[in-house]
Amino acid sequence: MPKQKRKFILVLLTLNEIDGLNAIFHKIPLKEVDEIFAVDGGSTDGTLEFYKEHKIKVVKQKSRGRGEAFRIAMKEANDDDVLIFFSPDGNEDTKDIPKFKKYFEKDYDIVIASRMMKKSHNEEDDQTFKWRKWANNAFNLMANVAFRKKGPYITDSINGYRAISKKVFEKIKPSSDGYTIEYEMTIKGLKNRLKIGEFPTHEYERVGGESYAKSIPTGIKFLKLFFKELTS
Ligand SMILES: Nc1nc2c(ncn2[C@@H]2O[C@H](COP(=O)(O)OP(=O)(O)OP(=O)(O)O)[C@@H](O)[C@H]2O)c(=O)[nH]1
Ligand SMILES: [Mg+2]
Repeated sequence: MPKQKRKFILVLLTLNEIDGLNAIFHKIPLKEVDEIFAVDGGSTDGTLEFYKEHKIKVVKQKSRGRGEAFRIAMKEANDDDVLIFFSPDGNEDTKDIPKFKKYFEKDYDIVIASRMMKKSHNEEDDQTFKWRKWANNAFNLMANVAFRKKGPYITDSINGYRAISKKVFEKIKPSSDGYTIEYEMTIKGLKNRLKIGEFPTHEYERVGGESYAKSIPTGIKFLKLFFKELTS
């Protein structure tokens, strides 16, 4: 059977992001991807109506959480396809979307837009106390020290703005339900000696709506995941 051509699929992840969609959707370089669809966690703020109006296919989750959203997205793809995950809440730069592609031509397995490397901009960079950035850097250090066997230091192990092929995702099978899905993917990638690439990104402020990732409970979940991976 002839091999199917690899597709680059842009996946929009939303839970009540109508403000972000209104502000950002028109900036998405649709011509740079082969397909686009949304995975929605149960929006009630007009997000679903927005998708309908713009003829965007929506996959609706049965249970909430970004982890579930990643897994459901994979069901829509072929093995060789690459899924670029984009959260249209204002934080992520649409100009980066085409940048992921060239890494997969060079056989990278996971590609992360980093808010922590040279030439990056983190949302907190203009603040004196960069609590979230410092905490994230601690998680980065832990993951690299504990699990990196080869390859470069991973500077943004938890960022959601990333791409992965279905084949690689199914190989590492991340099982997190919520916001730890990305950290788990990175750790499992390091454990499996996958080729992980990063490029610098500019993180902007959230546009509207609200964040569901509350810092302390989310941080505790990251710690739990780290120790689970350390002992498994
Ligand atoms: N499909 C889906 N998307 C979700 C779910 N929870 C959050 N999201 C989306 O994931 C993205 C990131 O979530 P946020 O809650 O903003 O988390 P965050 O980016 O760490 O927090 P901020 O920095 O405040 O924006 C947003 O686009 C959300 O709409 C979910 O259960 N399902
Ligand atoms: Mg966000």
